[in-house]
Amino acid sequence: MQAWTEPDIPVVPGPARRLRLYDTASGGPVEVPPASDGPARMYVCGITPYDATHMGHAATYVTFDLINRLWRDAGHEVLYTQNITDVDDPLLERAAATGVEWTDLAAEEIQLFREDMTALRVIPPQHYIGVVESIELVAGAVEDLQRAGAVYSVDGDLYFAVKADPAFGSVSNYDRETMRSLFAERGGDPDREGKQDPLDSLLWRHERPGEPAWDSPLGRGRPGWHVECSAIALEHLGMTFDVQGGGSDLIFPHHEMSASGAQVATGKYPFARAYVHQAMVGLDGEKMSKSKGNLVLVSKERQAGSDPMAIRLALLAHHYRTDWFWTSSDLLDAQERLDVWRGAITRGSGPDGAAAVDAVRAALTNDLDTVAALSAIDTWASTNGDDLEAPALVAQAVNALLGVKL
Ligand code: 5CA
Ligand code: ZN
Repeated sequence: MQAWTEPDIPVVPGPARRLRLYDTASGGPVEVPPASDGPARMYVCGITPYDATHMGHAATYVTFDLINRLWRDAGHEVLYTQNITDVDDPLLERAAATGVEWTDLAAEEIQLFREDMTALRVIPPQHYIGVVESIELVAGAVEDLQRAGAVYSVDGDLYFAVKADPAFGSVSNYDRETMRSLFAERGGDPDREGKQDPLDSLLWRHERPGEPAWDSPLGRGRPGWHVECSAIALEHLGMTFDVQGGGSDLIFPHHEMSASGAQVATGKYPFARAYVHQAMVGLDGEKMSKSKGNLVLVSKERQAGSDPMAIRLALLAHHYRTDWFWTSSDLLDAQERLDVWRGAITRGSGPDGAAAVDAVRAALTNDLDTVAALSAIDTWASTNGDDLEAPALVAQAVNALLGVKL
């Protein structure tokens, strides 16, 4: 699948810093990639394209874009893969409810997502991979799991036996009770009869009337959700890549199951070095979600004339690990900040530019502390100084590291 247009990313002078991120699995900071490793490798779970990009999605992709930018700043080659869940129950249900072809709905929403990401200056992944174009790959991953003895059938649907992975549970560290209730809430079927363990997850759904299906050695059907991400990540990044990312709503079951599936299929551990999760963005007291319909859409805000750089700054004003609720003042405050910064870089001089850039690098490499990074630029912008190079340097760093073009 074609991704989107790459923004220009200036090279910023001055010493870069190594990135530390909070890892959900170990519950503490990890340095990724570890020193002396090759390319930095990241997989971020992509959209299910049945509705437009909302501020929660945008927050997620902007957060992982910072990681991409910090790695590049540190001189790493970055291998970045993102999927598109372009066949799944919610997409098929929305298409049926609105009387459009599911493939048309997906194509339309993917195109809108590309435009939103371009406007927000998010660096595209090298590999932007739809599930529909990966059916053979996913079926192959299910066959690997069969060879590992981790698959059984319930009335023709194939299930992954979580007991096959001794490390199952080590991404979320949730107790079974929590796992069971989240599994039911997030697309799982703990109560289906015939399953060996309520937490076993669907790998391959045999063809149902009126649903899309593909021929495969597993029979006609379509893939289950979690194994898609295992298969796509393994194909394009390989095992033990640096960052597995997404929103915190994916910690369980999605990232737990994707990791287990890949670990059992390959016999190697772990799937990723760090599991990094963007906290939930909400609206009016609830998580923003396509299924609930409480959405602030990036495309609508853009159409209404909002500057995409103000939208990006509004997202960056919240630390990625804290849940927050979108309000209209987020955008107003961000626009005001953007105006101040734009004014400040047109000055003939400013306070020490290298020091401001280093403060931004220090903040961002410390688990993406965007709040501190923005505050460092606020301070620089509101102070006078005689560094003639500073305005251009700060503008360059704000563009390269924060992704905000002034
Ligand atoms: N296709 C799957 C992942 S394989 C999926 O979760 N799609 S999605 O369209 O529902 O979400 C896309 C990305 O945005 C995911 O990483 C998800 O965790 C994240 N996300 C969804 N809602 C929010 C929200 N309210 N706040 C922050 N991130 C969110
Ligand atoms: Zn995923």
